[in-house]
Amino acid sequence: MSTPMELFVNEMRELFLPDEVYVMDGTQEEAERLANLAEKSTLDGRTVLKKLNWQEYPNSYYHNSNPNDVARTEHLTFVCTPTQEEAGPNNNWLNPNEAKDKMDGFFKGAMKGRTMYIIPFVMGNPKSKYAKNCIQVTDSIYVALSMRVMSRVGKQAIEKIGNSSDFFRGMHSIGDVNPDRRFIMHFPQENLVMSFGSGYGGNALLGKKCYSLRIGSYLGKQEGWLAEHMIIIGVQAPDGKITYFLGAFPSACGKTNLALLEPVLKGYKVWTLGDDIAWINIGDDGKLYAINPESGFFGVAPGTGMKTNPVMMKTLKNDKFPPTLFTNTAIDNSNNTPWWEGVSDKVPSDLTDWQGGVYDKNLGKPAAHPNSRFTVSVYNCPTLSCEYDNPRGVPISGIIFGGRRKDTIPLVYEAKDWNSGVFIASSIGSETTAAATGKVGAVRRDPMAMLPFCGYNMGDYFQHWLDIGKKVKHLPKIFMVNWFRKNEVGKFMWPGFRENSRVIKWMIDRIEGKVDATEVEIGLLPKIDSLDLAGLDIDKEVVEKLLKINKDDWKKEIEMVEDFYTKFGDKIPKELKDYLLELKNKLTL
Ligand code: SAT
Ligand code: MN
Repeated sequence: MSTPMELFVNEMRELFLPDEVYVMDGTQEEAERLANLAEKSTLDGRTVLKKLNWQEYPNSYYHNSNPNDVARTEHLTFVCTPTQEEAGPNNNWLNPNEAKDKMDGFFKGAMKGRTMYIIPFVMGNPKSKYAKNCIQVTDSIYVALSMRVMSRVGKQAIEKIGNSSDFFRGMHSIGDVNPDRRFIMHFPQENLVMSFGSGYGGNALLGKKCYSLRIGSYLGKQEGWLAEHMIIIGVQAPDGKITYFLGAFPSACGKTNLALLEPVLKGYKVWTLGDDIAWINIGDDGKLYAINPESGFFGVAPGTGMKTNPVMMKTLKNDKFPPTLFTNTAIDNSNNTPWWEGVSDKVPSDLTDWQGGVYDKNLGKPAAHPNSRFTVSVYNCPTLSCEYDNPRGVPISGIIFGGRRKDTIPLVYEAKDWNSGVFIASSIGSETTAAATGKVGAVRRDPMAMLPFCGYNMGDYFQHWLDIGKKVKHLPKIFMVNWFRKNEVGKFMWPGFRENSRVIKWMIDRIEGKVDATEVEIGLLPKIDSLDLAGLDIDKEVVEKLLKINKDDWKKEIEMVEDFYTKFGDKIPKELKDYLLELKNKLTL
């Protein structure tokens, strides 16, 4: 009798009709072998991997993609549930049968002349009861190698699955990289994702956003946990005590920099556990515990440099766990290193741009694609927490939400309780930057920074957050931050980056009950004297402004949130509607 796993692999073989089938074992020897093979392979007329300078960046390779395949494609991403209501207005929806028919058409025989890589992997430490077992098939070596960095690939996944049918199934073929034949379809009820036509991270590394967030959030709702788009950090105080935080931010808010922060405050240290995804469970002791299901960083290269994120630069130069991949950056031909805007002040004179052309800086275009990426193992990170592999996860004392706002939102405030924290998170707004398409500076709502990643109706998701709050005995405190407030002449008022550790210190003091706060309509604000501003060149009036609530701004804010809520109709939980009304009344008094 075949096991469900064997049946799945056979089904895949019959559907995709590959010339060869290869089962990955996750060893380093295998990674080297596949990288060598990728150096000799072409896709789309491009060599899949090129070796970079290993003196500068050990074990690193370069990959560039079709210019039409450089980012997630939300308009081609679907949640396929029996009813549209289950997927909610936050997702594109297709009937599961219709979606499967469509994908079958693309998948049939798509791997003829290619090798099918079977990737058995575990999201989370295989020893953790919170870990999940998965199998992805793909015909892209780049995807296979990336998966080795981003997840725990190897035999342990096969052993853990054994005879069980309880594992995630990921079906991926890069096809002919044609945007007209590109879809990412999620089937939460079947623990299944089908993806065709893209090799890009979030579209193709199915353990990442597809499984760990979209399918994960659905599983979390069923099983009583949370799959969140959050960093995990441990902040060590001078007395040695470590306080664990989660943090969720829409894109372009400095999330990765916070995950690898070097605090400016003496005696403080940030230990990194995750830069993108957290799975949060209720522990036996009634606390929330978080694990990072991933084992790598898939980070944006532009803007990463020794000034903005020295820890990441060091991570990229470590070689404990190979390989490190650079995708769609430029190449400095003088020494065969990857180059991107922000890695050095000076633009090298002999650059190949991300599409393989000679770079001419006079054309005013960037040499690296704005969404060019590095893929690197967490084990290369010098600030990796020693608790990273703890199967139990780390106990969470604080959850930080944030957004990029030139006005309205103060530098930091604390939610009065869990439910008001859920309200704050459900109404996060952030201004769009040049990194996203559309109007620059428009405020977009992105609840919990999960809008593109929640695999079911977001109204039900808010309810799930409220329900979790009822079950947890020791609830973490919830904070909202805004590092981006501007003054009358459009200048940032807060220095940001390493100075943000001052705000985190205040949070720790609040968690430990060491400082009082001022209660205002929206929550609890720091008393100016309880912020540690020693050594920072900032006027007291500026700090006062940073912590000011302008009622007129807030009335407008509430209207915008009300408007956003109407999208979800009856699905918005009563607690949140009541809270919104209460806040509105307080602000109009
Ligand atoms: O590949 S990811 O989806 O994680 C990165 C992105 O947001 O595009
Ligand atoms: Mn992300």
